[in-house]
Amino acid sequence: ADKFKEVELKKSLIPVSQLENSVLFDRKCISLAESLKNGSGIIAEHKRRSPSKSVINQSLNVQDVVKGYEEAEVSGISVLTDGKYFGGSLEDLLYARASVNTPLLRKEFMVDAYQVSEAKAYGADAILLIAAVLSEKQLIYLADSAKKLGMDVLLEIHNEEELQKSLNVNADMIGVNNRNLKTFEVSIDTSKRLAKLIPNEFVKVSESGISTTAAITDLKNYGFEGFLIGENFMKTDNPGAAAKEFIT
Ligand code: IGP
Repeated sequence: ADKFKEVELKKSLIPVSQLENSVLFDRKCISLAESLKNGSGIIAEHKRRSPSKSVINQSLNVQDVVKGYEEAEVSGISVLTDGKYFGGSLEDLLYARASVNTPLLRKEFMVDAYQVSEAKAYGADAILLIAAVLSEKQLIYLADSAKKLGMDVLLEIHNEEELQKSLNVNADMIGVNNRNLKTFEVSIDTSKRLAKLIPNEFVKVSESGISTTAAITDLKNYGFEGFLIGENFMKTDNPGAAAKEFIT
C-alpha cells in the first residue's frame, strides 16, 4: 500500500471548468450497482499489466476488448487509467466509452476531487475509492463528490479496520479485494470472512483472483452480487470470449 501512496497526482493541465463543459460531463450515468443486481454480476476489467504479474496483455486494443465484454453481457467494465503501474490511461476510458453502453468503472488511485470530475468527463459511470490509502474524511468527501455528479461509488476494502472507516461513506458498493496489497497474495477467503460484516445497504463485490465459475457460485452463497475479474480474461487472446464462458 505504501507503494501506492507514493503515487502522485499528476494534475492535468485541463482546468476543471473545461472538464465541466465537456460533452460527456452532461451524460446521464448508468448505475453500476443496479446493473450488477440485474445481470451476471461480472465486472470485466481492461488491464494490460500489473505490479504483481508484469505483462498480461499488450497486444489488444481497448475498443475490441470492451466490445467483446459487452457482447458477453457483463454487468460492468473496469478500465484501468493508471499509467505507472498498470499501463492504462484516461484515453483508454474515453475509447471504451465511445465503444460501449455498459456501465464503466474508472479504476484509479483517487486522491483528489479533480480526478472525480475527470472520471465523469472521460465517460465513467462509477469510480473506485480505496480505503487502504484514504482517510475516512477523504472517503466521505470523494464519495460525495462522485454522487453529486451522478456516479456510483465502489469502495474497496481488505480488512475489518478498513471496513470500519467505510461505514459512514456514501458508497453504493463495497468491494473486498482478495489480493493483499503488500504481499500480492490472493485469497477468496478474505471475501468470505468480511461478507457478513458488510451491511446489506451496500452491494457486495468480490475483487481479484477469481478464475472459475465455481468461485462465483461459492461467493454468491456469501451474498456477493458483483465479481471483478481482470487477469483471467485479459491473459487470453479473446477476453470477451473468455468472459462469455463465465456467463452462459
Ligand atoms: C482484478 P484480477 O486478479 O482478476 O486481475 O483482479 C481487480 O480486482 C484488480 O485489478 C484490482 C485493482 C485494484 C487494480 C482490484 N483493486 C485497485 C488496481 C487498483
